[in-house]
Amino acid sequence: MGTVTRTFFRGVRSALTPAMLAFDRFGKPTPVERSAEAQAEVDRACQDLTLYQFRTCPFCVKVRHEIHRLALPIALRDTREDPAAKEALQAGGGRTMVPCLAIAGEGSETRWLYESEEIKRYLRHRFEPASTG
Ligand SMILES: N[C@@H](CCC(=O)N[C@@H](CS)C(=O)NCC(=O)O)C(=O)O
Repeated sequence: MGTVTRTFFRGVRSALTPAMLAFDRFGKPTPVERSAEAQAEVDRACQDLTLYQFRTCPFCVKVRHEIHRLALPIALRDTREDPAAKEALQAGGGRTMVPCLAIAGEGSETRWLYESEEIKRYLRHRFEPASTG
């Protein structure tokens, strides 16, 4: 990529950062509610999950909002702030693209799930409370 193109995209990214941070902060959906036992079970299951992400990535914001909505205590690792997290993602998943959900405890292998929509689908499928309506 040329210097002009790189500078252009860097400028676009800087301009969008405040909007992304505001969306991250104020666009959070209302969390679901569960019984104490059901939430404790979800909390236990989430110990096997880690989301590789960074703060201003729009795809990551989307996934973090879904995590918030589903009230999931999933550990976050920031690949921009923490070089070890980026290395772990590359070594385990084979790419540094975020978001990526690392799912341990499925057999002996960790599964590395990329693509924000896939991650949201996986979380909904596994943790969406059954409808009572
Ligand atoms: N289609 C992907 C796009 C993810 C994406 O483009 N992530 C960017 C950050 S916003 C990224 O990780 N780029 C660096 C890379 O691909 O290594 C998704 O929906 O998750």
